[in-house]
Amino acid sequence: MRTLLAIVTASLMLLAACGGQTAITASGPVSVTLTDTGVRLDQTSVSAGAVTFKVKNTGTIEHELVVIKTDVAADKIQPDPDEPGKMSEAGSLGESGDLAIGEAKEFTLNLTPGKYVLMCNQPGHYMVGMHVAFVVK
Ligand SMILES: [Cu+2]
Repeated sequence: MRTLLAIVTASLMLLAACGGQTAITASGPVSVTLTDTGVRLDQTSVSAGAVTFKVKNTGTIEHELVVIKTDVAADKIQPDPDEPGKMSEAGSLGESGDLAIGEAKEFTLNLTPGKYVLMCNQPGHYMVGMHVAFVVK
C-alpha cells in the first residue's frame, strides 16, 4: 500500500512538471485589435518561432498591421522620406495587407528573439498612435 501511494505521488509530480513546461513554451496566437487610434494586443511578448497574428479592424476606416523588427522605440520610428504621412518600414518581416472596416485576417511569421514594433502604416495613422512595442523571447 505504501508503495502504491509512492507511485501515485511520483506520477502526479511528473504530470505537474510536464504541465509547467508546456506553459513556458506556449506562444501565440496574438490577438490584435486595430482601432482608429491604436493597436491593441492581448499579449505583448511571445516565445520565438512561428507566431500567428489574428488581426481585426474594429475602426471606422481601412487599416493594416505591419510587423517590424527594430531596436527603435515604438514611438520613434522614422518617417519615410518618399511617402508623406508614412513611416519607414525598415526591418519589416511581413504584414496583414489592407483590412476593410470589420475585416479580420490572420497571418503567421517566423520570429526570432528581439524587439519589434507593430504598426499601421496607412498615411497618417502612425502619428495618431497606431503603433505598439512587442517582444519575442
Ligand atoms: Cu490605420
